[in-house]
Amino acid sequence: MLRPRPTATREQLNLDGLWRFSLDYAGGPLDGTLEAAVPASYNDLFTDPAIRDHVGWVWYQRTVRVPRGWAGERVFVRVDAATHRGRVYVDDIAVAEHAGGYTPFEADVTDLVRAGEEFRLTIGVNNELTEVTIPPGTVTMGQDGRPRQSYQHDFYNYAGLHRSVWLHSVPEVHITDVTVVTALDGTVSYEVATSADAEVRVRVLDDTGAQVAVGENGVAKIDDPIWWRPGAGYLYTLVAEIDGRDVYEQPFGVRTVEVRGAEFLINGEPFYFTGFGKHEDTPVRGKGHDDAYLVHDFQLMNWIGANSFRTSHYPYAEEVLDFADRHGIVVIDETAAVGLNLAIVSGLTGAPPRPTFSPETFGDETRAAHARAVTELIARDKNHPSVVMWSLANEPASNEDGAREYFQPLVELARTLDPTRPLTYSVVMFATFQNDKIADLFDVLSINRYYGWYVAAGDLAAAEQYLEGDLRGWVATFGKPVMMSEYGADTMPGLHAVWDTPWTEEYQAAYLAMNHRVFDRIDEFVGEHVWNFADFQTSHGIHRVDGNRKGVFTRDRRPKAAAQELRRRWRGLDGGKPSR
Ligand code: GCB
Repeated sequence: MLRPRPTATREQLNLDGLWRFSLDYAGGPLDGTLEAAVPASYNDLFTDPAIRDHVGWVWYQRTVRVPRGWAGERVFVRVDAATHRGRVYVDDIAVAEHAGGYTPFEADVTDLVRAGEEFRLTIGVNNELTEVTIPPGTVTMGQDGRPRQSYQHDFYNYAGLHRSVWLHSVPEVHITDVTVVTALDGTVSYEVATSADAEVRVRVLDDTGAQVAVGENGVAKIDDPIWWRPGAGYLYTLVAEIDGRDVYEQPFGVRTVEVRGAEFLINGEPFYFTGFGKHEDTPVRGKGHDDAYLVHDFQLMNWIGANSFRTSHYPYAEEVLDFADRHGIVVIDETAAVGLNLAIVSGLTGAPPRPTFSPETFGDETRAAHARAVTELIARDKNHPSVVMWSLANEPASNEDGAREYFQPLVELARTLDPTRPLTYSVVMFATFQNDKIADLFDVLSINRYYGWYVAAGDLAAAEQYLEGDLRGWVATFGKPVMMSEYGADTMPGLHAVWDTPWTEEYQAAYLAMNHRVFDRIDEFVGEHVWNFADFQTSHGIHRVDGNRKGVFTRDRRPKAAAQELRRRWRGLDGGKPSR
């Protein structure tokens, strides 16, 4: 889905700010005096627990005046993210409904609004996670008659309008989609879709705006192209034009991605990932996008020497990917399929886990939702040069029966939608190189392991042995590139010890150093993503103290001691830069 961009033929009105807010909507103006910020999660804005713990629909409303000059244009409302389900009303007419909390949707409202006049825009947002949503969860009715939400991931189920809302205009006949694929010699293959039969002209501009190529029959050729590289995000612009009627400008980079043997190649050169799994998570805003945190997080990643990150565990705001494109940061782009694993929840209850993949648990309907999530992710992010790999799921029960039947069609779908990017998934602890049923379907094996934390806590010598045996098993069994997509230890800033004591700053640093010793002994290793960039909020529970504390930075982005250690390694300050 095209990101709205202002061009000579397209305009947009940003609708962010304060909206009226209510738990109820019966048509017409919302009752009450509450106002909510957009973009933001609503959960932490208010003091009332009935709002924070609410399960179901909430409602946002504001009036919008359509710009005077838009007469004759088609007018769309675009919602960048309504987590997890959104419903849009113009006055009291329903115009769009969308499932999936981290991908955009829009409604053509041309026939319902008039240039220069106001209308009432109401957006319902539903936070329920069920067996057929991505991510999945369970809603049960409490004895007090209130619904309760549970789910298989630790991060808090923030909800609301997490990203911008727009009103935008396009001409009657317009460009509806652009796909760009590049080769290192400067060959740019493109496809442009239009709303009606129309001739499309294509030119390519460099970053000064000078024209460097003209398209013909789906191909444009840039002479001596400047490649998009990790650390140097050079961008060209593909300008697609319907003879004077519509213009769309699509940024892109000239770069290739390839898996060859046990190597991950960007522009034909081996690439070693350093960086983090992240979250969209900040105090008060929850999962609301924030440009200040965006800039600061990228500054910190640069400071520490991270060349990449994974959008764990859902697609991030498009602003984030645009920024990564411009600054040469490499991204592993993940769907919101986190928690397809019922073994994870049996925990303290003693109940034997139910099978994850079955008609009663995660079956055809879940997979259909997952397929939509894959489709929407690739449609949204296919033109970002920063995105080098799709991650189809985090920690699915890939060791259980039914996993292969569940994942094979999704892998085929992703390969059809995008034959150019490798595929991965993050492998849960219980899935071993001996019992995993899907690893051979994927290109890169991303391993999540917590030896020294959930296993062998406080015993880094044992942890080192377990880890090395485990990773070598994956390397030897599959002959594919292997990277560590999660390793980390919860750490309370300010807690210190001279021994290997979990939760101390010293322990986090020693834990990471232990992992790095192992990685450096394995030639086939292609990268390390620490869990997590920053501390983040989690759901209520006894396993977390005000959130997950595996951050190398605190939730307000102050470095823990391990940050300095990582910086020395990743910036090569000890001479030990992990690139091969
Ligand atoms: C994992 C999950 C991640 C959790 C992490 C943890 O394996 O993928 O979402 O936050 O472990 O800290 O337990």
